[in-house]
Amino acid sequence: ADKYPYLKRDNTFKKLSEEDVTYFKSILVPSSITQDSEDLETFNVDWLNKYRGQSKLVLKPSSTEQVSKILKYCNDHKLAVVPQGGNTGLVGGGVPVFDEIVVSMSNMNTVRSFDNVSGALVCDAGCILEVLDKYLEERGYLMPLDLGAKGSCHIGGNVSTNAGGLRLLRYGSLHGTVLGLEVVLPDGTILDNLSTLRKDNTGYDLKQLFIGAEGTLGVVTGVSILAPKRPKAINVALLGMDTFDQVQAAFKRSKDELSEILSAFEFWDRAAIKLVKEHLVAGANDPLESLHNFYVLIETSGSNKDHDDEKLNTYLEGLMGDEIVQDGVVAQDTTQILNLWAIREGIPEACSKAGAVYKYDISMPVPVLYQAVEDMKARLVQSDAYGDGKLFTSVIGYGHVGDGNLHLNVAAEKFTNEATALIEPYIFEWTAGHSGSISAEHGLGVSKNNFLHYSKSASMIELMKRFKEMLDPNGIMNPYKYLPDK
Ligand code: FAD
Ligand code: 2HG
Ligand code: ZN
Repeated sequence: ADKYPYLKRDNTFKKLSEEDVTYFKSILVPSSITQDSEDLETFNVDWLNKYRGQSKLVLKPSSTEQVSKILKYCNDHKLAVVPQGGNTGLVGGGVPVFDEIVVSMSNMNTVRSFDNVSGALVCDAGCILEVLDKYLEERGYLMPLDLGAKGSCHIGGNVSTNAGGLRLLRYGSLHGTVLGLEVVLPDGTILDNLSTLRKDNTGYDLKQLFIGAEGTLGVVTGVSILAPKRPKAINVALLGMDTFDQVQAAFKRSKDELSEILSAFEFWDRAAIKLVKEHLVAGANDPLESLHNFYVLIETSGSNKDHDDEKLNTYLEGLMGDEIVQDGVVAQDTTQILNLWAIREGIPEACSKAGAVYKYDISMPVPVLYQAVEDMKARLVQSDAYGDGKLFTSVIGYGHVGDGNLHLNVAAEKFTNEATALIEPYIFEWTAGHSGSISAEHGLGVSKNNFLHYSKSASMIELMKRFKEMLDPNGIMNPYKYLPDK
């Protein structure tokens, strides 16, 4: 809360009392209640070590009924709540701002059912993404989303942030792959919509409202999601290029020539690879001989290895022949595939080791995607704020080219108001000026909520507030976040 001097605790919320704890003890076993200050620490601080709350109580329900009782009690007594999944969110949404009660979903981690014909998986919201993917792998299926945080993030957190990830260009967003949700509303009502149907046009599609709601409308307790068949053949290539124009040319061709087997098209820049090398990200070894300005990771997924190899080779030969690519490798086995992915997935970790990282997660038309990085760097250089001993040490660009989604990371010595003022609201104005979105996938949380107007009109924000007031009239769900408070 120190980082947000304009934020004051809303004193209409009740402060936690012994009586409240006694009630929670009557519905949860002792091991599902955390009050010890050392144990509370991990729930109060986010992955970036940027946002810190002072919650005195973490509750870990094991059933939807327990979540319902907790929320009903909190709503009746005006106790504020923050739902927490794997706590890998990057906008401070999953940790308390003041003394909100943390409802951790980690004890709700059971697969409820799997349909081997349709691929519909129904599970608790606290299942870890990677665990679900392993479960599906044994059955010949795959989770339709994948991200670097897979070892910790929960499917409920993914749904609540509408996480995009590394294969969105192939499998689409959670707004399409989620078939149904079970949600507990703030007053304790259980909204049971764990449908496994692909088609269902009966009434408003209420589940969509909770996808990307970041815990502000209720707690997601169950998820029904459509898993695709696991591809039999996977190829991964890493390419080194000189210019972002070449990255774009390669992307355009990939859609023509790899078309239905293309499953990822990711890029990063020279600053990113330098940090990955410097901070020795586990399992990530750059196989290319020299440093390049840009790197592209291409993945194909199909059902016939010979067919995919032939397509990929023809595509790569074309890129080499036309000098779109300076250097490249194709992974020869699973270990090499994992190594190439480890470079890409290790970039957020490498950036976080570079100091205090300001993260911007913006989408825009692909032709201007890298200009955001260049313009930001030029601005910091011009302000004499960039370089050794200066405020900022690195400006890094990477992301999901296939989705027009740039991750702009700006590494500073530390988080200061002076540093913040040099990048915000400049970057949001830049994004709005280029018809982009100020949050392509990480969401708003406490870090972007007051900039929402750069991406949404006043009438849309007004309607969002009305939905919030309707479902959460006491405002207990994840307060101080998501919607603008200024
Ligand atoms: P948390 O961080 O615990 O919570 C996130 C938000 O959801 C909070 O507002 C919280 O209140 C709410 N929430 C959590 N669970 C529930 C629930 N059951 N019901 C209601 N609300 C809930 N994001 C992407 O989109 N694409 C990426 O490629 C990507 N890569 C990442 C890589 C790394 C290394 C890291 C650290 C993060 C990455 N993220 C990415 C960001 C993050 O959004 C995702 O990791 C993930 O979706 C968050 O899930 P979580 O369980 O950790 O949620
Ligand atoms: C990714 O694509 C994630 O790696 C994280 O969305 C991006 O940390 C970031 O800025
Ligand atoms: Zn991302």
